[in-house]
Amino acid sequence: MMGSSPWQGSNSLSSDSNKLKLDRAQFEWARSPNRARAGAQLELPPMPRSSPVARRSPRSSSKSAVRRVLPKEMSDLDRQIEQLKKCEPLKESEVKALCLKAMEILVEESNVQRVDAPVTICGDIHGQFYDMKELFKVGGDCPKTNYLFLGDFVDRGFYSVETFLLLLALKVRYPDRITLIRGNHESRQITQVYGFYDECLRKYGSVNVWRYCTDIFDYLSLSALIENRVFSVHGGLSPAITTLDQIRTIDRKQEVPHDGVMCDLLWSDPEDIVDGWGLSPRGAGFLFGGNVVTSFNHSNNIDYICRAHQLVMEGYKWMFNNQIVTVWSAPNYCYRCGNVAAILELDENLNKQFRVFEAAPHESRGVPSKKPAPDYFL
Ligand SMILES: [Mn+2]
Repeated sequence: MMGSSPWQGSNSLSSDSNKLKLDRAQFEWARSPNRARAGAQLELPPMPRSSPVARRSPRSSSKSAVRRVLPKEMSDLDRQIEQLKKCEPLKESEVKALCLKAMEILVEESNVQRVDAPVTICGDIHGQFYDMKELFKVGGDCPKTNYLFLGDFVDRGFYSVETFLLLLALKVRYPDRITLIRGNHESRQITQVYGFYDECLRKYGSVNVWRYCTDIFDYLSLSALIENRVFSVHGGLSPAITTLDQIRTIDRKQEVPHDGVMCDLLWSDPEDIVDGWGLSPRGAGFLFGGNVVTSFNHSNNIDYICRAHQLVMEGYKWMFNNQIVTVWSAPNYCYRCGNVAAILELDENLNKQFRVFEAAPHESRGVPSKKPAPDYFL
């Protein structure tokens, strides 16, 4: 763990402090209550005025034809996506521009983001870039396939930077075709312990890219609701809520708190032996039993909950009489667990099809061979 908090204060970095102040200023605007006005000063496109809560997914609403990406930016983005698909990271200035663009899109999304079927749901990726390429081989490319990723894009694997930036670039390029929600690793504090911070520092020589990315993490939605029938979240439920409307009222634009509803959604786990609520061995979130899930699904008129967050050797696992399913999308997790991975395809009628896949062949997996594994692999 770092001795100090590198995200606090804008003066802890670097050779180029004036440039950095400008960078910080451009990011701070989106945090300010006057961000529409601040955005106008930066000559960003105007914010759509629809309420994030009430807003229907733009894919099904022609009214939402807010122009977000200019043709020139589109071709830049297409080039960046091709580059990222080769696992080549973007320049720092490109990351900054991409993050600013992503912020405009994500700030409009609800804490319970509406998603239309068909959609393919993916669990934890954890920086295993070459295995995510296997995922896209099995599931199809975005935007031909619509995707919902349940968070934990970063940490543990060797390519958190390229993994997250590729997903973010796809989000900016095809905002209605890919939904990214926040996992417990999309956090300043956690990424300093489990690899993403070190990776950014190693690949860019400064922590600017880590700052840009972790600022974007604060904007990621907390959950998704597919056709009003399938509730999707990274971790699970919270004893402090019974309805989806309670999730909609959270001000999510902050670091993941250590407790409370937002923390629980990202940290909790279903547990067979628990009836009701139990303490989580993770030290954050709760364990919740089958009766909790039954009650939540009934109250909110949903068919089942789809979540990630826990390694399952078979790639997916139903619990509590098919009321909740875990989807895990990092095969051979941490390059040593020997598990298979899965994604869940829902067709337009919400029929379910799990696709199970294995890790990329070792020779194409790009595991750096020279360096000893950092101790968070041990
Ligand atoms: Mn997790």
